Amino acid sequence: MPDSGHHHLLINVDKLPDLKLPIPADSNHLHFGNGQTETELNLPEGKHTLQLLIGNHLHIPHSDPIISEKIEITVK
Ligand SMILES: [Cu+2]
Repeated sequence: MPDSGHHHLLINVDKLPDLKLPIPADSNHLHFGNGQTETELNLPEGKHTLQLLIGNHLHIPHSDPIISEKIEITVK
């Protein structure tokens, strides 16, 4: 399906995964394959980074990757 995909939330990922391969699925790479546009995170106190990356139905980023800026948050 062209022009389709779902969000992936990258948590504390310093180096982007290989954008030609499926995005890993682990506690640092969350998949929102049901089209979710919001979530709740439970992160320990301290600084964390968040970044969004769209992947297709195979979890592979598009050839022109759609990726957000990385933001830094502080959990208190
Ligand atoms: Cu995915």
